[in-house]
Amino acid sequence: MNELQQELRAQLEKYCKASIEPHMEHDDHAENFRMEIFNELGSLGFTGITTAEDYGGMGLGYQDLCVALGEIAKYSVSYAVTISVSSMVQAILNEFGNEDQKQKYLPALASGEEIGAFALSESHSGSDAAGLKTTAKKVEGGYVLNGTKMWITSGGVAKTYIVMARTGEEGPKGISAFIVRDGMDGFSYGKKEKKMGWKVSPTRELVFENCFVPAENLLKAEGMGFTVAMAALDKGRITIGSVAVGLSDRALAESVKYSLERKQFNQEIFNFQGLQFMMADMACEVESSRYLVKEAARLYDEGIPNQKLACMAKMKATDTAMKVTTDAVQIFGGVGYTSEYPVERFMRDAKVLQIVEGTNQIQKVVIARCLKKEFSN
Ligand code: COS
Repeated sequence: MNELQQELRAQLEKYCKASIEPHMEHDDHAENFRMEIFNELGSLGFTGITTAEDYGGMGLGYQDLCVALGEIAKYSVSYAVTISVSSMVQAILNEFGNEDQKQKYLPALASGEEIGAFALSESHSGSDAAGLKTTAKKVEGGYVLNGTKMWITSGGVAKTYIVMARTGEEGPKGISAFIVRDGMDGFSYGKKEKKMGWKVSPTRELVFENCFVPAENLLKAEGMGFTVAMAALDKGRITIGSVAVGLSDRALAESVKYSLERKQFNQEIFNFQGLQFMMADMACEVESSRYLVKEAARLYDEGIPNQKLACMAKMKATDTAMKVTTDAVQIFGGVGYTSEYPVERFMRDAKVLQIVEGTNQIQKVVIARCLKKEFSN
């Protein structure tokens, strides 16, 4: 970690310990998202880390963003993920938006005044994202959207949504991406999901019923929507990996500390080699995940194509988080399964990391496709 990253990490540690950790148990039960926490993280600069300073961001790289998200995830995966997705929306606007769109939407997102959300999935098209059915019919001055988006992170609390909808033929080439704002006529929110984890982060359906979106809100050009989504996920998958590393770090730390306090058979349970081996394996997996995520982020920062490594980082780090948080519950034993300690929450929060932004099976599909390309040339 360089000096700047150490500074960012220390600043976040201080903020999260004082302002996030004390609420987590209550808010997890109450499924309560606090906009003021997101706003405060914004005032500290953490909601626009990779956005250029001209648009109100910090103008830093993905390696820096990963360090920050990892630190927040130690205290709350929900807030880390909210920032991860909102940063992905900023990356989309930055890469595919025109100057007017950037000036109009980036500053509020970068400053943390507003949250951004990404709407690709539908009830029948999750992994097969190109099968989406929401339509955007061209009319005078814009498009009329009809359809329903599912499982949208920050649905209902976000103000700017990047929505993928069909403007043309079946399949990936007929999809376009639109900027849709909260409050537009014909845009409403459907059911809020009841989830196993990520309880503080709202996940909601988006419903479009003859929603008129002005032509100026089309990103890039008609037919570019699938490319916009896939290019965004190449980055989003790295940041989800960093969230998983932060969560694993915390679960491991809690496990070691507890095993040094808890006594059975007249000694600290840490002394039992069975547990020592378990924690050594956990530490080893967490470190390998960290290096993979860091390398994927470095390649991205240096402009080197990195799709294969982004998928590897996401898969490895999230599988590790699932394993490490499950082992943490095991080390805590009976109390680990209760809400007296946070490890049960860590385990619940880990599961969906293996599913979002492409299931880990989809990551393998993409990795295999990259290998095919690499070795057929
Ligand atoms: N960057 C830029 N453009 C890309 C791209 C990328 N990483 N990947 C694909 N595209 C574009 C290309 O234009 C491609 O056309 P060419 O092959 O002619 O260049 C086009 O998209 C179609 O790509 P592909 O043929 O790979 O599409 P598939 O329907 O086979 O889909 C997978 C591929 C399975 C990889 C994709 O559907 C996927 O990632 N699914 C998971 C979705 C997901 O992560 N959902 C989570 C939502 S957020 S919680």
